[in-house]
This record gives sequence, structure tokens and C-alpha cells, in this order.
Amino acid sequence: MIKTRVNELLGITYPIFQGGMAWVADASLAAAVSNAGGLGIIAGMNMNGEQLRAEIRKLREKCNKPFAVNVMLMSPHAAEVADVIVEEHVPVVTTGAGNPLTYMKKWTEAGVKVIPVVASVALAQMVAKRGATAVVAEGGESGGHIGEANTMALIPQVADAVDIPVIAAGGIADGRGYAAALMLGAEGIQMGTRFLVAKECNIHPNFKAKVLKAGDTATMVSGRRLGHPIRSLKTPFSRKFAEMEKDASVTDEQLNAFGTGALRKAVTDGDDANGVFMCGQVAGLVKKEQTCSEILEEITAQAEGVLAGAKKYSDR
Ligand code: TUI
Repeated sequence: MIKTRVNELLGITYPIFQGGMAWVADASLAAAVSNAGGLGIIAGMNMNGEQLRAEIRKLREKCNKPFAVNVMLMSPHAAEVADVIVEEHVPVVTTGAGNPLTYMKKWTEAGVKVIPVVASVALAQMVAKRGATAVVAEGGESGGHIGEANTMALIPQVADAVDIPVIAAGGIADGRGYAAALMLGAEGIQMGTRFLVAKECNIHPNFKAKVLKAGDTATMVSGRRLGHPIRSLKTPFSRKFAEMEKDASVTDEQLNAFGTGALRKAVTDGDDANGVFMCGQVAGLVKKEQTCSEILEEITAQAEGVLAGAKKYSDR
């Protein structure tokens, strides 16, 4: 079994997180991952405080293992979601798409373990100084909102810069990626795309079918002009968005309006024409629908095999 400081710190069997995917990561998916021994994460992004409270209680009916809530810091509900996390005694919080310092004191004083998702060394160092338990370092291979650096370059630089454990995210969907992340200095992994097709993941069947069919060049990045680049599957809608982005006669307001609600339309309606199907570059590696338990067991066994086989490179 692969064991790192992350197992101990969080009380989990596998140092594997399920990404806090907006609209996707509900109590059903998070409970399944946590019950299987990983860290399940509820996405706070698309909920206000009371909706999140209900989702946390739903998870607790299915699961008494450690879990997390992800706070998308650009969400208009971020402040109330931050309070609900304390009120509901959520054991772990992850954050994304911004700097979580505003909330860190409140969380750490309440005993919530804080694990920010970072895309740079600077933010990793800042949150480590303010009491983060660990960081998720996320490379640009990820789906959704991404930073500048890619996983291969980012992980070792973050691992060198902080003493707390680093969990690698972005571009990992199988045991080879998991083993590679450990070699780069990570002590755990976070996966989103692979869990999109988990049996317990309630996204629209069209979304799952698109991920299962996707190849290595199936994703693209749009939204740079608005300051938040987003990786998603190439569709007529995402291509149209990218075109509008290049068109100087289209205002930022028009661009924002065009994109509003598009993630929900993909996740809940499977809407080909108007949805944004956020997805990582590893979609081409994801070939079958499995239970969360099967995913955790399979990727761990594969990583262990890869790590054991690596001796062949130094035995000559
Ligand atoms: O947050 C994510 N991935 C996401 S959030 C999301 S929802 C969304 N919808 C519309 C527009 C934007 C987002 C979909 N996917 N991943 C974690 C992540 N955080 N990736 C990159 C970052 C990040 C980027 C810049 C974190 C901090 C940061 O700057 C911090 C600072 O210093 O201000």
C-alpha cells in the first residue's frame, strides 16, 4: 500500500483526493470516494450556504469517514460557504481559483484542516506560513480553471518550497501518473477527470460518453481574456467562445453572458449546443466507468507495480 504523511494527517486509507468539481462533486460522489478510503470532496462552488449545509448532511447520512468541502473563491457565496464549513464541523477544506488567506484564520482556529489548491510556488509558500495542512499543486493539464505551469514543472518546485505535503493534480488518471507524481515529490494525488465517469458520479450520460470517447487532443483552453482560463472539451460551443474571445468587437460583458450557466448545462442537461464540458487532458486515458472503490484499488495497484518495476532502470 502506498502510504505518506497525507494518510496520517487526514486519517484516510489512500492518499487520493477526488477533485472538487463544480456542479459535479455532490454528496453521492464524495461519500463514495470517502467510503472507499480516499478523500471525497463536495464542491461548494454552485451552492449557497444553506444548499451546502444540506449537501454536507446528506453526505453524513451515507458516510462517517473524513471528507472535504471545496470553496471556489470566486463564487459570490464564498463567505457564507466559509461559515457553514465551520458551523458543520467539516474536517477538511480545499480552496480554488484564488487566495484563501481571508478565511484561513477562521478555519484553522476552528480545527478545520486547510488544503488550498495552488498553481504557483508563491501561493504555496504563503498558505504554508499561515497554517495550511498541505497543498494541492495543480498543473495546467487539469480541467476547469487553470494556472500557467504544468504538473511536471510545478510539483517539484512546490515540493522544494514547502515542508507540508504536496498533493499533485492535473494530468493524472492512472498508476503511471500516480507513481510519477510521487517521484516528483508529491505525497498524494487529486483526480477529477477519472472520477467524472465513476458509477457514483451523477453527471449527465452525454458528459460521461464524451469523456470516454475523448482522445489526447480533445481539450482546449478558453477564457484567458476574462482572466480565468478554462480547459474544456472541444465542442462547437467552446470553439465559438474562443472565436468571440478573439473578436475585439465582442465586449467582456457579452463574453461573460455567453458563458454564464454553461457548466451547469453540460453537467445536468448534457447540452451539446450550450454546455461547457470541463475536462482534463487525461480524458484520453479514461476508458471505462467504474465504482470509486474500483478506481482507488486499480490505480494504487498499478502505481505499486510501476514503482516496483522502476528498479530495472538502475540495476544495470
Ligand atoms: O479552481 C480550480 N478549478 C476550477 S474552478 C471552476 S468554476 C469557474 N467557473 C468560471 C470561471 C472560473 C471558474 C472550474 N474549475 N482549480 C484550482 C485552481 N486554482 N487552479 C488555478 C488556481 C489558482 C489560480 C490563481 C489559484 C490561485 C490563483 O491566484 C491566487 C492569487 O494570488 O490571487
